[in-house]
Parts: sequence; C-alpha cells; structure tokens
Amino acid sequence: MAQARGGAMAVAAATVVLCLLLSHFELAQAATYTVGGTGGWAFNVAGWTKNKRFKAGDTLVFKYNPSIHNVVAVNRAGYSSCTTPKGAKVYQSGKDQIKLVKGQNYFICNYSGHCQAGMKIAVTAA
Ligand SMILES: *[C@@H]1O[C@H](CO)[C@@H](O)[C@H](O)[C@H]1NC(C)=O
Ligand SMILES: [Cu+2]
Repeated sequence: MAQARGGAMAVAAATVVLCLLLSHFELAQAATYTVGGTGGWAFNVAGWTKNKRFKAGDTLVFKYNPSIHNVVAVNRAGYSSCTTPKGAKVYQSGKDQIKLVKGQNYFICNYSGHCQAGMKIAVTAA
C-alpha cells in the first residue's frame, strides 16, 4: 500500500518536471523567419524588420535567385554605406539560413546598386 502510494507520487512528480521542462522549452524555442515574407530577399526589403522582435538564435531564411543576388553579413558601417568589409561572409545558395547573434546583425546584397535600392536589413536580436 505504502509502496503503491510512493510509486504514484513518483509518477506525479515526474509529470510535473516533464511539464516544466516542456513549457520552458517552448518559451526558449527559437523562431524562423523568411526575410521579406512572400516577396523574399528583394529590393526595398529594408522595412521588413519593422515592428518585429527577434531573439538571438532565431533563424533568418533568405530566399532569392542566386544568379542575380547574394547575402553578405556586414558591420554597421558596411550596412550604412553599402560597402563590403574585407573578409565579410558571403552567402549565395539562394536559400540561406542564418542564425542571429545577440545584438546587431547586418546583411546586404552586394551586387552593384542593390543595397542602395534597399536590399539590406538591420536586425537587433535580444
Ligand atoms: C561582394 O563581396 C565579395 C566578398 O567580399 C567581393 O569579392 C565582391 O567584390 C563584392 N561585390 C561587390 C559588387 O562589391
Ligand atoms: Cu541583389
């Protein structure tokens, strides 16, 4: 009898722990965003970040035609002036998945004139 009750309590305790773990996992779970929504990574995408809240570990998916665009991870200066810093990482698969780091994340398309046409985003990740 006492043994049966102990067993039931152990099951109840395990259930509580499991529920806590699951809810914690859900809260901490990273989100995935397609940059630009249905329009994808394109001209004038710069405003897409507006009113969105990003977290470190969230994934941005850049969808575009890789024969005419790319994605280059740049710094603030590169973002502002549409220039590519030395050693910048270039993505060109046409469906790049990039994880955000905490703080500022800047991306441009460095094909001539594209960044100037708004093919750039600045993302702040909490
Ligand atoms: C884009 O970035 C790559 C890598 O830094 C560089 O080789 C290339 O010249 C850049 N293109 C333009 C148009 O700036
Ligand atoms: Cu481009």
